[in-house]
Amino acid sequence: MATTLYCPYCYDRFAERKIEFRCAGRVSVTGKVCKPKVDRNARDVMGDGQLRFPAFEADGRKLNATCPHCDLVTFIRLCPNCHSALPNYFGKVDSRMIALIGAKESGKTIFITVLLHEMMHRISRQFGVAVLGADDDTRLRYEKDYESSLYEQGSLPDVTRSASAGRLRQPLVFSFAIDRRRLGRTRVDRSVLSFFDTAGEDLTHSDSVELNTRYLASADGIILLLDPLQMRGARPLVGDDTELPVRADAGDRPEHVLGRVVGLLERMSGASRRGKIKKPIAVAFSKMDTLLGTLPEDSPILAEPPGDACFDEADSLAVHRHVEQLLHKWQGGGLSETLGVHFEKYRLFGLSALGNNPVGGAGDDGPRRVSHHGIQPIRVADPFLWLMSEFGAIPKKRG
Ligand SMILES: Nc1nc2c(ncn2[C@@H]2O[C@H](COP(=O)(O)OP(=O)(O)OP(=O)(O)O)[C@@H](O)[C@H]2O)c(=O)[nH]1
Ligand SMILES: [Mg+2]
Ligand SMILES: [Zn+2]
Ligand SMILES: [Zn+2]
Repeated sequence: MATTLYCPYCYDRFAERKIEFRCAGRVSVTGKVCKPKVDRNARDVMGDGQLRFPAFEADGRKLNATCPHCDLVTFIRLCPNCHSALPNYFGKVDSRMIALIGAKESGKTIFITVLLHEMMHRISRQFGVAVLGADDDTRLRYEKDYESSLYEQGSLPDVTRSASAGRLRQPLVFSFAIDRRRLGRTRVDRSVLSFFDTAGEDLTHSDSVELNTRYLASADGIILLLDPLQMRGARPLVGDDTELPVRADAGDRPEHVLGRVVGLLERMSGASRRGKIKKPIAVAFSKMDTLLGTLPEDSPILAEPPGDACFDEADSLAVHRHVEQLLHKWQGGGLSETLGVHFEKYRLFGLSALGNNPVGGAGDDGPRRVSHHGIQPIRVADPFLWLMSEFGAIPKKRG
């Protein structure tokens, strides 16, 4: 059976046998040696002009191939479109793409930074999984551009630049390995996870729609981040210490953002129009720390999430129903109906990546920063864990 794969770097679709190889560039016994040069695919698709050893075609179903120029065996496998080196065992292991989307300033960059930090530390201990950047570039970029600026310098990210404004931004690609014995199976199960930090404006600008469509088409699951502070009924509820974001243009308000995502997904799946959308969607309300004071004492959002090595369905459903009620209060009742009509599987979440309001800004010196209480996330991993449990990648405890 021919397997169709999606590149975790450029989201292009290809058959496994089309995977290409890159010469490892050593000197062979025959004395032949390949020279590095600019790789046209890497340059044109990813804007990567570095010198690389030559790429060549061979049977992509194999894990290695012999370079036709220097006769040396190489294990470096490439996406046929962008020529990014594919993670180990790509095509042989499950690869799960999770698309993260949301309007401008809904908190996507902070969410992804804190989620990955939690995954590499707390979640990996809780679930007995190993989470690692799949390539050097991801590891360096995550540490430098995301983790250390938020966690060490306490600075909030700048607006994420639109993908159409320059070269295609590289997604963050991670490998997630779980000891399958925990799932009653015998081997280690690896997944490749690809997160793409979209710019909010990519959802509204038509230039970026093509990229977004490819991104959504390749996704096995979607996390849609919505900002409760853009909901009419929620804005008057926040305390004085919260600097309300400017009310978004109509097109960037949660109900419209969901509508646009539904539109993209329906157009993509063209043929199966009459059915509901099959991709699971986690709809998460960010910045919940700003609304904690308005929640009842027994709110499941405030409860410590269970610490077992499995996804707790009862706990998650309690949060889901609670958010559904909150939506009525926030005057966003229609959201949950829209989800029910269009999606086979959806779940609501309430979370906070920072856990505390940022401080400073307006009047104070310098830009707004992470609060001196530090980063204390609330249920930030729930949507990701739900999707992973839906994929069968982590065990689920039924309620
Ligand atoms: N109180 C609170 N504010 C948050 C939280 N997460 C994000 N914010 C606020 O929202 C702003 C935007 O967050 P980003 O993560 O940059 O949002 P984004 O969705 O990546 O924005 P674009 O890149 O412009 O699309 C931050 O500067 C914070 O002021 C949170 O967990 N709690
Ligand atoms: Mg951003
Ligand atoms: Zn690619
Ligand atoms: Zn060679």
